[in-house]
Amino acid sequence: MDVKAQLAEQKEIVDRRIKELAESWRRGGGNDGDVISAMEYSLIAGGKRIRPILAMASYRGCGGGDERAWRGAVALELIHTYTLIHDDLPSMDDDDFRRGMPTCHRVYGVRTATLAGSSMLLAAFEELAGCCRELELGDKISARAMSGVASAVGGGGVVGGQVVDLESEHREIGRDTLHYIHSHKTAALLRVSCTLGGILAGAGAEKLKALAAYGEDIGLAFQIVDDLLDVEGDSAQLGKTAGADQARGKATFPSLYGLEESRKLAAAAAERSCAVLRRRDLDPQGVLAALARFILDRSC
Ligand code: GRG
Repeated sequence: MDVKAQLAEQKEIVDRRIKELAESWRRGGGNDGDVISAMEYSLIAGGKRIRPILAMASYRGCGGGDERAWRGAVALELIHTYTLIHDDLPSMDDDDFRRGMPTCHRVYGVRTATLAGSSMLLAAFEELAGCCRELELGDKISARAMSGVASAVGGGGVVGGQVVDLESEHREIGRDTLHYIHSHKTAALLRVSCTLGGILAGAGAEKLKALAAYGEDIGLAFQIVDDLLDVEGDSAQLGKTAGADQARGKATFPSLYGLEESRKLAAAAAERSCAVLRRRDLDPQGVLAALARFILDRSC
């Protein structure tokens, strides 16, 4: 099977597992109002499922072979979707469309969307803990997996990037601040997706370092392409409003580097990411390299 078909097959696995998870939440009962429906709405609205696929490719690259690791990988999609729901709220970016559909709060209201996001974050850690238990990883590795993910999404990671991003709206910022925002807001979750795969497979420090470097560089490429698509892309294909960065007065790679230089920076980051994998022989099937290419060439 070629790599593209493998990626499509893996996206289907994530979609299927998410549906099963939503069914299990429903079976849990309780008076949740519309919270589970809102969680399910945002989770099955679509999405490329890059983070769990990255985690599994990294897991396999480090010698992991147990399909139950998908449970931990899917936890990353829950965290990612949680950040999207909260990012779209009126108090943050106030967006109307996400993944080609009205945003969660437009359908379910701000209160339910806020609770759906919070509930999804907790569900993610429940899934990750369940995965560590099923894989019988032991306390030390399980704690490393859980705290690695928690610190990547907390104040020293995604939340920190979001804070600086919001503070920087309609202000002139330099390239250092732009890199800080994206290394934390976007790259941190992509980076920990890769290292989590390594941790679940029991990888040592050198391999984890290489996976982190790969994740950082594809995170940079990912964000530059995101900024380019905001300028050059089409709302229908993107599934969200194009041109939103400029409307919101956000500094972006095209606004600080220009279009041509931004494209070169993205290509160089993707190339660097693959070089680090080759040096450590972490991608025998070429899946991580294909993901770097996919991130660079994507149109949505
Ligand atoms: C506590 C973790 C946490 C978050 C709260 C709201 C917030 C703070 C942070 C926002 C983080 C954010 C939305 C970053 C943007 C990352 C990004 C480029 C998302 C788009 O990812 P894709 O293209 O989306 O992978 P799909 O829809 O394909 O999954």
